[in-house]
Amino acid sequence: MSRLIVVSNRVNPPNPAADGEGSVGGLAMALAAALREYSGIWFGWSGKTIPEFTGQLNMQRIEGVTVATVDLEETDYQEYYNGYANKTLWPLFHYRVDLTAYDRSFGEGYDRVNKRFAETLLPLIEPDDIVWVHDYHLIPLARELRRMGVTNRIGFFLHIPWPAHQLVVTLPRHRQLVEALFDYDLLGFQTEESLHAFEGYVFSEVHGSKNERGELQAFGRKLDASAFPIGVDAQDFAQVVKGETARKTYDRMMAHSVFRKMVVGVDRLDYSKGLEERLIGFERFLHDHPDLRREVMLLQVAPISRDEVEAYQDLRGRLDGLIGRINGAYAEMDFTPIRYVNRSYRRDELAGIYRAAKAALVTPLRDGMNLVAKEYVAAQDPEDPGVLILSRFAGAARQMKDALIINPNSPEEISDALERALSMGVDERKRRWEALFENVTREDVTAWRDNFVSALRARPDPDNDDREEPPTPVQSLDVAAKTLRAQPEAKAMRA
Ligand code: ADQ
Repeated sequence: MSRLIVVSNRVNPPNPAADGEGSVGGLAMALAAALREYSGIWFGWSGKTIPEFTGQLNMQRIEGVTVATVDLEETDYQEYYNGYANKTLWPLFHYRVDLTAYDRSFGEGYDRVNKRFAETLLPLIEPDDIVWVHDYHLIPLARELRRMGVTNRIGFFLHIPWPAHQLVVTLPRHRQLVEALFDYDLLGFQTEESLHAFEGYVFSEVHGSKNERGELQAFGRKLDASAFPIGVDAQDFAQVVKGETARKTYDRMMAHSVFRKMVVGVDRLDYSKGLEERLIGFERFLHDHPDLRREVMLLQVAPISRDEVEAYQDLRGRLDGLIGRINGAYAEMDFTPIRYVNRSYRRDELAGIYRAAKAALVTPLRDGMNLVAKEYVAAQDPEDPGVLILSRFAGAARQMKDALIINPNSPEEISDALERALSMGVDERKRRWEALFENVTREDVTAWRDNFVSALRARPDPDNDDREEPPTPVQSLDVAAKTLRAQPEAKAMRA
C-alpha cells in the first residue's frame, strides 16, 4: 500500500513521554494513527527560526510516527507566518477585510517559504506516495512540487472557511492563489457552503466548469472538490471524561459553582471566535434577568494566540476592559459573574470542565468547523447533559442542528438562548443531546480522515495504470461515506 505524507505548517504528533497523557489533541492523534497505518511521514516547520535558511531536515521517530521538520529564517517567519498567513488569509477568509493586510512582501514571503518547503520535502517523496497538505499556510505547495516534477496524487484540506467571491477578489493575487489550488488532485472543504463559494469563484471569475464526472475544470486542469466536515474522536473523549483527572477537575468545578450553574466558553483568543459579542450577550442576560443573576456564572477559557499580531493584542486589551466592566457592574462581595482564564488545559482537564458546565457558549462570527462544540457534546453525562448554544456561522452548525442555534451578533439572541438553556427540562436536554452525540460519533475524526484519504486514492494516478477507477464524483460526506463502504481496504484501516 502506498505511504501517506502529511504536510502541515506545524507538526505535533502525540508524545505522551514528553507531554503526559491527555495533552494531545484529537486531530493530532487521528493523523498520527493514519501515518502509523501507512508508515508515512509528517512534514512541516519545526517552530524554530535560524539566521539563514539551510533546508536541513530534522528527522525523528515519535510514538511510531516519522516526523520531518525544517527551521525557517526570521524574515520567512514574519512574512509567511505572521504576514500572509495570519495578517492576510486568516482575516480575509473570516470575513474581516478591515483587518486584512495587502502587503506585497507578505505574498512574496509566502511563495518563497512554500518553495522552500517543497525543495526540502522533495527527496522524501517516493513514486507511490500520496501527499495530504493541510490548511491556508500551504496553498501553493502542490504548484511548487509540480514544478519540480512531482506527479504523485496530492490532496489539500482547508480547515478555515472559503469566503464569498466578493471577498476573495479583494486579494491582489487572488487568481494566482486559486490557480495554485488546481495543482491538487482533491480539495476538501469543511462545509458545502465553502465548497459552493469556491465553485462560484471558479465559474464566474475564471470561467471554469464542472464535467460529467463532477470534476471541476479550470486553468487547463481538473480536480475533485468536496465537503469533508472534520470531527473529533468522540468515543475516546467520552472515555477520557471518565478518567481520574477529568473526574477531579469536574469535582473542583462543581465545588466552585455550588448554588450556581456554570456556563463555559473555550476558544483560542481570536477575533473570529466572537468573544466580545458573547460577553455583551452575557451582560445583556445579567441585565435582563436580575432574578437569575446570582444563579449563573460564565467561565471563559481563552489561551493567548498569535500574540505578535497587533489585532490580537488589541482584542486582548478590549476583552480585559469588557470583563472588568461587567464584573464591576454585577459582582457582589461573594460572587463574580465572569471567570476569565488565559491558559491552556490538558485534554482530560478540558473534558471535566465541559462536563461540569450546564451550557456551552460557542459563538464564533465565522469558523471553519469548531471542534469545541463537538468536544462539549462528547463530554456530557448522558443522564444529565448540558445544552450547546451554537453560532449559525460555525461550520459545525450544519451538522449540529439540535443545538440552540443563534446569531452571535445579537445580544438578545444570546441572552434568550441562555435563559432557555438554563431552564430546559431534562427530557428535552436528553433528546437534543442524544441526536447531537449520535452525529459527533458517526461523523468523527476517523471518518473524516478515511473519507479524505480514500477519495484521494480514488483519483487517477498518472504514473500507474492499475489505479482504481474513481467511484463517483464525491460531492458530500454521504457520498464519500458510500465510497468508503465500497473500499474494504479503507474499512480495514478504520478498524
Ligand atoms: P481553531 O480555530 O483552533 O481550529 P477549534 O476547532 O475550536 O478552533 O479547535 C480548537 C482546539 O483547541 C480544540 O480541540 C480545543 O479543545 C483546543 N483548545 C481550545 N482552548 C483550549 C485550552 N484552553 N486548553 C487546551 N486546549 C484548548 C481551526 C479552525 C476550526 C476547525 C479546526 C479543525 O479555525 O474552524 O474546526 O481548525 O479543522
